[in-house]
Amino acid sequence: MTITRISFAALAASAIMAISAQAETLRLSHNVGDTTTWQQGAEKFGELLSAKTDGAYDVRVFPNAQLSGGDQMKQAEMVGRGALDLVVTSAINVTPLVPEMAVFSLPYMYSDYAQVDATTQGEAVKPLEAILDSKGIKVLAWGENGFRELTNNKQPVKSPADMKGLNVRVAGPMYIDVMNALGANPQQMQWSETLTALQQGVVDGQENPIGAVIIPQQVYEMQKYLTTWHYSYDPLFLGISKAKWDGLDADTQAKFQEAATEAMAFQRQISREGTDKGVAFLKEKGMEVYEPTPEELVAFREATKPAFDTWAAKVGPDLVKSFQDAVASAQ
Ligand code: X2X
Repeated sequence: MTITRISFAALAASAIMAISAQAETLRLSHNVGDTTTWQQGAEKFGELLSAKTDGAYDVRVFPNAQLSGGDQMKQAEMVGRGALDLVVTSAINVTPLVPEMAVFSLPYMYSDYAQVDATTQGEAVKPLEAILDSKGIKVLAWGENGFRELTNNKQPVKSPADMKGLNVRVAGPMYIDVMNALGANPQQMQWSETLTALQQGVVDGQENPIGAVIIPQQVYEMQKYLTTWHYSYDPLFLGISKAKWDGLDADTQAKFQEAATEAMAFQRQISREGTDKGVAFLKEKGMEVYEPTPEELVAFREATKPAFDTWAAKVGPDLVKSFQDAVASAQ
């Protein structure tokens, strides 16, 4: 009788342990390959969250927009309606849902990281976070895709004139207008289809950040020329569905928040490190790199001004002004 009672108690204890050891697995979607800093940032979030919650939560990372049928622009909307728990994506991918998100990547909004951080790590992003919240997405932290640089297979690009007739793959609607302003032929395409399109010569070029995407996705294997024109900056954010967030108690929310803040700080750091070392690496790999002079950058800035104006109107003058003020304060 005693023995039975003891073994029942042991059984009950182990059952309780089994229940508490069973983690809730959250699904995180992102839209680039699993060799990128996006993936590393997402994995870091999962590790930190699991550690901070004593294993109550873990994160399964799905790259290449697999969970949205390869559609990188659809992820935000899916998180918004609770079909995905978490997303790491860049601002430009959210512009179909929230046009105001184009403010970051307006051509030549920023010229350095201090200016970037003055917005993404400060108050300027709060109105955007409020809009995303109203669409069902709680932004936990901002990361970095980075300054988007041009690669192509036709010729060195040193001036707007060199862009004439170049077939360039772009990610989103604003970049169509920017490329048109430069006289190029833009083609909007999913990132998941772009590497094949470059390989097969369907397009001549593309533009993406060096540390976060160009190097880890080995774009240098299929592109000869790189121009570091820094024409547009693209941040990442780590977002959680509001439905999920609102179901967490305050203590757990704080743990999610800490894990996200730390993971995106790490992701920004490794993206910047990869970019700093990147030009030398790309030259070693055989790319011909052109680094425009300040005067040449002014020429690109002037040529892209019509697209800036069109998209500044879509974003709204108050938001653009608040970003410009934050940028000015960083100087
Ligand atoms: O598609 C792109 O170019 C990428 C990976 O940078 C974005 O998600 C915007």
